[in-house]
Amino acid sequence: MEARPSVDDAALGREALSVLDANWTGAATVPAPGLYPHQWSLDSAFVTIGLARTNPERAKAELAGLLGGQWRTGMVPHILFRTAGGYFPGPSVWRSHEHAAAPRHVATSGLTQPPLQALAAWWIWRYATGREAADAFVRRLYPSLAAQHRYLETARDLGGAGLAAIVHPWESGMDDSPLWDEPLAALPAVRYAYHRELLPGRHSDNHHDRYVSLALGYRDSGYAPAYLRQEHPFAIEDPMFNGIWLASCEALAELAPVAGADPRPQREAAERIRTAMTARLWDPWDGLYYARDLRTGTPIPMASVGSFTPLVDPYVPTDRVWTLVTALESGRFMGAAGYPVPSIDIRAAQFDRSRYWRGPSWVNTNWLLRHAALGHGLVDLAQALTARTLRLVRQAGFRECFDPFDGSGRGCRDFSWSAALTLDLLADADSPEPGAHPAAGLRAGSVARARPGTFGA
Ligand code: 2M8
Repeated sequence: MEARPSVDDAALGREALSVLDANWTGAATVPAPGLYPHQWSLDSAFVTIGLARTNPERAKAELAGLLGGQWRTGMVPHILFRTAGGYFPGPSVWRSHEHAAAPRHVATSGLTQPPLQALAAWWIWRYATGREAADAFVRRLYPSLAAQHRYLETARDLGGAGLAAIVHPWESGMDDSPLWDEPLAALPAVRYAYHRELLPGRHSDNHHDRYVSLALGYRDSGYAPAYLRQEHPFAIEDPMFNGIWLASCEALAELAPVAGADPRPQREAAERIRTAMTARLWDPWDGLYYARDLRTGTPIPMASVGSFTPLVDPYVPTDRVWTLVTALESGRFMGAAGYPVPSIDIRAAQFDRSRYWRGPSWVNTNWLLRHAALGHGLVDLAQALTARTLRLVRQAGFRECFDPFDGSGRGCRDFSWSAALTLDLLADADSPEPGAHPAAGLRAGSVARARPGTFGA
């Protein structure tokens, strides 16, 4: 039965925990019963962050379990098949067991997702009450996290400039986004006989055929990095994926001394990503970060919530922060929609308030932008994002996503990252300077002092 969140903070927190308990398999938290009956890597990282303060032992189990499915190449798969639940494409499509680098104890997909896991590990460490146990946990996970980053640096720098490329829309975390429409349309149309129950608001079979075709091409190459470099038809440098990677590099640099490791390689990696994002993804005329299609060599000039997520880097220069925040606050995003943040510019022809990643607001991207705001000392913006996100879940429940105009729920119910991140937002609710940020260092607060906050809750 769907949890019915209450307006009272304590009750809302209890409801969120009960959703996460119901979605716990004993080894992992599935994103939602029925529709997503396995462990997803991005969802697990958000669940870890959400549970870090309320149930740290389960947060550790979630993250350690996910990294237990890591391939020997360092790749953290986007799905670990944890239950008998049906999901297409399942283990028989990915055939991970035929690959020598894949784990033996669990079947996985062959793709990855935005690498939020090091930030999630930092979250556990930052909020731990027992220092020794937290340090031991970091020592245990550090090698896996460093290997994940090395994989991205080596196998995924398809453009040769220091950014990781996604090789499938499913790797973006924003699967049906119109950002991928053109690159997908350029692929040959292939028909596959498979069954996937399409929900209202999801892509047509035609798009899913292309998704499957991309996945099978990569699988049939033996998940070979050389195939990705030379032949694979979909390769995109995405600002959200790389912004999250940068944030995780900074988190890993903070954790390195705890693990007895040298933080410099992680700081250098962060700097490389920062420089490359400016050179390749930042559009100074439009004042937005855009994804870049490596197969056409051109940007994808569409403003999306992903255009703002590089703000998770506290070292984004102040003038650029203001340019981005002005666009975020404008009638194209937060300014017109009552419930932040629409996944796509509401003026875009492709904007659709109901269709999955083509308009609706999501709790996870709101949380990322709130985290970004805190890194720049933009407390008022952070508080506005917090208050409006909590209003969404209070009114509509822990839905997968929400209509940005009227706040009504879309997608599935009792969705784990919506519940988990509600817990994280509630944990800071009474604090005047909420939250924490790895590597915010001297920069935190500087932007806020340069301009008074203009965001009301
Ligand atoms: C959605 O993606 C899956 C494929 O990975 C799907 O469409 O079936 C996305 O929202 C993704 O970000 C999320 O991790 C996943 C599970 O919640 O669902």
